[in-house]
Amino acid sequence: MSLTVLVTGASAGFGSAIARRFVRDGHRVIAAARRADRLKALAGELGPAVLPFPLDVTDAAAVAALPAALPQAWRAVDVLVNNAGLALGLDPAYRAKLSDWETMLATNAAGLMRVTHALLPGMVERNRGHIVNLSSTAAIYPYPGGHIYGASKAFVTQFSLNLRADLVGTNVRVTDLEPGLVGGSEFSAVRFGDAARAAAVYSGTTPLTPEDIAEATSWVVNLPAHVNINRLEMMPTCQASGPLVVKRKE
Ligand code: 8X3
Repeated sequence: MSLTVLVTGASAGFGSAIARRFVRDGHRVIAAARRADRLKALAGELGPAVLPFPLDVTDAAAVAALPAALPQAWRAVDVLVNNAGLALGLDPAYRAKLSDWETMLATNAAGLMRVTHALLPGMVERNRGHIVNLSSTAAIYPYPGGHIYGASKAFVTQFSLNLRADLVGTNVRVTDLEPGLVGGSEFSAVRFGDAARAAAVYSGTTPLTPEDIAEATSWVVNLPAHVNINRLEMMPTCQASGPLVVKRKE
């Protein structure tokens, strides 16, 4: 059955890989992001199965206007992939910029919250839907410099689990995807604003790819309707959690 899928942050990285994957699987994708030119290029590449939809998830009024702002034939969104998000900086909390913290919270937490608030009632009314939230291993495992990025992803994970509590017994599913090290996206370039520093993050590793994230998204969505994957933590084989740190005196 062909699904209508809305992907936020669809102009690059995980979002465009997820859009490509769903179109390849025979579904229709509302590709939402700020960069209209990139969405147009994606639609040019993938054809009429993609509806480019310029949207800034931090724009409360624009998000509240969803789904009425969508063309009638695209309004019954079956799958929402809350992918838009970013990390800014890796300095310790006591040197971080407050404006970076505010931007991360506005996008990763409040933006995701608003898009969910706009689309969830329709899913419940139709008794059909799936919300896939892009969280992170940073939601669970703290690391130096993670501060508000990790906290915003912890919000995503706990919000996802709490949504399940409200949706139990309905046919609306919620999945929290928690990837670790993923290359091939703008994530580190945005975090550091420095291409060389961004490249160094992946040096000597074989990280996950945006296509791996798209594969996991497609898998959770295409499972039988009675199966809900609550949380899915993913790391490349070159990454693991731990050990806990013990700081010893010199
Ligand atoms: C991205 C993974 O480890 O950079 O969410 O926080 S990490």
